[in-house]
Amino acid sequence: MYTRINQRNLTSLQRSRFVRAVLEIKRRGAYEKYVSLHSKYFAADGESGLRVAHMAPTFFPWHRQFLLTFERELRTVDPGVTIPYWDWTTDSSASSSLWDDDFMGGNGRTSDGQVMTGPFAYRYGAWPITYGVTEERYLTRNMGRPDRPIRLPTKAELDDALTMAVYDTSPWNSAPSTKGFRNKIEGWTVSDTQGGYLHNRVHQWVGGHMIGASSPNDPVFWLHHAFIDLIWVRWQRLHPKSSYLPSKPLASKDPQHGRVISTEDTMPPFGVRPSAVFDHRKYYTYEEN
Ligand code: CU1
Ligand code: CU1
Repeated sequence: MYTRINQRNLTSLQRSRFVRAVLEIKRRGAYEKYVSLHSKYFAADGESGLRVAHMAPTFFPWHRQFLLTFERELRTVDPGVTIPYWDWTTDSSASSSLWDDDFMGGNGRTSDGQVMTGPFAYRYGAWPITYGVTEERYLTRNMGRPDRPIRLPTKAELDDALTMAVYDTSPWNSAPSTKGFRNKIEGWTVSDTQGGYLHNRVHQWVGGHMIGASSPNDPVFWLHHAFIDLIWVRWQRLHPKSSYLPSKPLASKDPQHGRVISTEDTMPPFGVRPSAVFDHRKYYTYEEN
């Protein structure tokens, strides 16, 4: 049992221990498997077969298990490290301490998006990108998407999404019309011209490698998803009578049959059921502030 804390409350020692553990996993050649695994399970609605990580009800439990797996590896490097969370409703600008030189590093430069500062800047040698959808070997960011400006989601937007009592609904995908909490938070209910809703917009706001299937190439991915995980915790607390859906496998006549995972099916590649991770408190707690 351990605690995840808001990144803004980390001491400078905690910041450097987190960074060092991430860099050590990279140095061992063990980081790329997280990028490739995320890519592999980032299926779009139009593709056939099972949707697991995105555009599917398992968005929350799959990422919870994904973070747990990464966090366990971090803790083999340094047992005192946990994944901090980034509350982007409060740390909502490129000048927040999240992006300082001793932590995530700063924005990409204008010419090519290359991150030039901090431990993950390519020029310092510790963070070459070897698995990705583009050829660039250097980490890129494009904060705020200046060509079509967007802002990080506000607390009001988050609170609005948290009022939704239904976890997810048919067709269990990224259809903009659905009323479920999962789709609202994941962000497909608002068009891309606005950057999408909550989760998607944060990826778009950081830009560069954070966009798309190989987004774990940017270590801020973990901090973003720790907050998404905390949002699920808050939703569970607000809606104790609601639960994960679909609770049973979909009927064979349902067009989504075989494409989404119900409560007691197993999530690849972990072989873990969504129900096994509904309660995070057997693994960790959140210090909320
Ligand atoms: Cu993801
Ligand atoms: Cu994400």
